[in-house]
Amino acid sequence: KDGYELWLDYRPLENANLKTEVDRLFSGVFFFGQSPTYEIIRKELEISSQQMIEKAPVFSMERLAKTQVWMGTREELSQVLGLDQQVQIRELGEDGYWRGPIDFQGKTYYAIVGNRPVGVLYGVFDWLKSIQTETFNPKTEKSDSPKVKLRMLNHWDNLDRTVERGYAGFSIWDWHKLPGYIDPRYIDYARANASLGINAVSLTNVNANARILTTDFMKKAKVLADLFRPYGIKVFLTARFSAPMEIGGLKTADPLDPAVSEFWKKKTDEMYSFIPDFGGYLVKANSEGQPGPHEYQRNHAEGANVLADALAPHGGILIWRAFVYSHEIDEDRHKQANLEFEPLDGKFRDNVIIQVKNGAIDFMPREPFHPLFGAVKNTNLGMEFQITQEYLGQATQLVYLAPMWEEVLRSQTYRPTPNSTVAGIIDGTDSGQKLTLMAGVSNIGTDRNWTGHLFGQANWFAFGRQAWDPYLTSAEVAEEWIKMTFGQKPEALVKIKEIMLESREAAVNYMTPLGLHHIMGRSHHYGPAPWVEGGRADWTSLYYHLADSLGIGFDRTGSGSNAIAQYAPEIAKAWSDPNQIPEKYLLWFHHLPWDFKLKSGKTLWEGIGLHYDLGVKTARKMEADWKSLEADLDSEQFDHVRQLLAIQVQEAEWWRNACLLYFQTFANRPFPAEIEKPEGDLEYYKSLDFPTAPGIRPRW
Ligand code: BDP
Repeated sequence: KDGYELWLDYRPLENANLKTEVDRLFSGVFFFGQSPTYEIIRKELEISSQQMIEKAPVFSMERLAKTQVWMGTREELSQVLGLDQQVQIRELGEDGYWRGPIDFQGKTYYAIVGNRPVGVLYGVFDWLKSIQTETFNPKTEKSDSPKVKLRMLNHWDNLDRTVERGYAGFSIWDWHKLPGYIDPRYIDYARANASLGINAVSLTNVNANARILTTDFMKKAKVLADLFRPYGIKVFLTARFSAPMEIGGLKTADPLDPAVSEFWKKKTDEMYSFIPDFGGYLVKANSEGQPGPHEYQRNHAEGANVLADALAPHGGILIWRAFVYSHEIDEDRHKQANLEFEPLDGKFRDNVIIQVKNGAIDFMPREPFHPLFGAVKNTNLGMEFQITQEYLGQATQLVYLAPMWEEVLRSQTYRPTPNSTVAGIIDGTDSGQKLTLMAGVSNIGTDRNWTGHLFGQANWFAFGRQAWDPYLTSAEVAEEWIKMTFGQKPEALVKIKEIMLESREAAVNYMTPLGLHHIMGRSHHYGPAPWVEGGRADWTSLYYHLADSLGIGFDRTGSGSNAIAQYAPEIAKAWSDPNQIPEKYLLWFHHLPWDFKLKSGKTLWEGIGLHYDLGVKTARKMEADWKSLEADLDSEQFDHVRQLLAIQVQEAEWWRNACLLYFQTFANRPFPAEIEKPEGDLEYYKSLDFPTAPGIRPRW
């Protein structure tokens, strides 16, 4: 098994009762209507039936004779559904589904019903999952609908097929061969996304190339949009703010210039002539060298609205990123998004969503939630998570990210209501916003197994599941993925789940414990480099850890940058006290003496050491636990992960040794006795260089 099939690798059913039941149901499948989406369902049933019961399914042409399973929309099934049931299904909205038994003229059928064909598709995938994970019961009903409207992947893919922060080969979009050549991967990709309910993709890097908006590229994008449509997936593209100049021949990109708004209007009309259901644009502006409205003394709302107005007549959406920080470093980077966006609250058009990273710095192994969540009341906010593991071990490490996302989503914001959480803001329950979005920066590439590391697939999977329902626990999602990927082996399930659930905390421990952050290698972000200094200050490690002979940490309280005041008063007050703040955020907000006493009674210096060491020990345990599963697993999968875990252990040791030796030069204290002696000295770790590390961008 090489991983290409992802979690859709249906296995032969071993449970005899289940097999009989599935056999019976697949012997008569009837569709109440016609739709290209139903063709996709047919194909999925063919694949799954062959693999699970080694038989082709039988598709019936007549509704009653010999049928067992009924599929269709609520409207198509209105003759056979009770009125109450129709009302119940209508409430599930455009992507929801209902599945369960229907009694009709003395016989019981199993029905899968949505309000649109894509709802039926989601219901079918959920049904097949219940079979694969052996939880299917034909007598019970289930209904579900997504809590977030746009469940979106952001590809950071360049037109030349390199991928910014991609660790799984090249971009799967072969722009050169499009529109003529359709790579079968496009279909497999759409199928995998649809199986999770992902319904939007932005195809191109946020560090955008204006050429994507030329007619030639629109024709290429159209092919993908046409392919994805029956899977319920809409295409978005990244718009470069300076496109009016680069491809429009204008002298300015000033959003208030009438020629500029005319450019965007015409461009957008043209786009919709190719892709009538085009999703909209995703924009990174005035951040890390990307052009934006500031060049013309305009603010982000003025910049966003000109594009939003061009999209609005077509029902398009403008996603504007909040990941901004200026080139003149006069403020703690943590504060800059709030400083820019809070004053603009209420000034964005209704079809604008501000896409906010989960934390205020940049996808660190652990960040407190972004203070924009809760700070604005009249602006649509969407979540941006990073699935690709830029700062979390890239593709050599097994780090299951769902616990991190769960931690962020469940964070209490205290605003707009005392019980509000980040999840409640982005799904609209607390914020009241109708347009809701969760985006994940994709980890997909041309590698045979899509994500480089087999367990990278779990992160793609978990992102899709949590975007559908931000209240799912990382444990339940892990369990689904494990069963779908490795089959039904109770012991393996328990161990793999444990490995996954401890992996993120392990990474935090051996990389950036106790609130440390941004101490990784310059530019490629691979491995430890707490010594990075020089050049732009907020791209160095020193800027963030501020270690000196007295202590360590970034003071973001009232005595420092006061970024803490951007949170609700309840948080600001509690977290300003180093004895009250959760220790996981300690050095994020406080600069503390090396002898500061932790809750464990240890000093800060000892605590840092013990956390690093615990991270290494957990990585070793993960490796040992995996090795114990050899007999239960496919040998190719087993070996792939075994080798990578060995690398992960080495990298964990490297992180621990490099960071502790470096911080020791300031702390001037011995290592706690429990900790192993590092193999090399600090000079050795500093001398390591990674000229071929992936993800180095030519731009910087
Ligand atoms: C950082 C990445 C950089 C991205 C940037 C972004 O290092 O490559 O361009 O985020 O989100 O995490 O725009």
